[in-house]
Amino acid sequence: MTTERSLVLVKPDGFARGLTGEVIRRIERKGYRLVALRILTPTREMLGQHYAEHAEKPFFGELVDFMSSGPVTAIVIEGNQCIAGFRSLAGTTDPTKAAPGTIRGDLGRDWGQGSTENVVHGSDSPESAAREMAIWFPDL
Ligand code: D4T
Repeated sequence: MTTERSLVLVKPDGFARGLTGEVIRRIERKGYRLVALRILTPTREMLGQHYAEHAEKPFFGELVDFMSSGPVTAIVIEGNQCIAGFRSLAGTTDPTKAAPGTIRGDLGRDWGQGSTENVVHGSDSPESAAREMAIWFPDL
């Protein structure tokens, strides 16, 4: 048994398009439990921490501009192997290539910035999940 928690974000594109409910529906239908949820517009400082591993990447500035452009829904989910399970629900990073049936494949597309607007984020490891939950839910 590997009960885990993962940090999920419905990014500003998903939030603005009213897709939070659809993302939550898929998470719950899969069988994961919601532990915490908040709506906020992240600061550039929070995003610098969240995306620290990408700080040197050419897309970093565009990514922080986009992620700080409006509200996001931050969610902590729980369930056995939910980290890998949510990434499977989300689909691959590039929404153009993400498989139909996945969140990014069904709900995402290239809106002019490639992979930047890809609807959701999900933690990629237990270490990332712990680090990210401390950023988005410091009181949890
Ligand atoms: P997240 O972390 O948001 O779940 O996305 P992934 O795990 O699927 O993808 P990632 O870490 O490689 O990228 C993080 C974040 O950067 C955006 N991005 C990515 C971008 O704006 N341009 C790019 O070329 C790439 C590769 C999208 C997700």
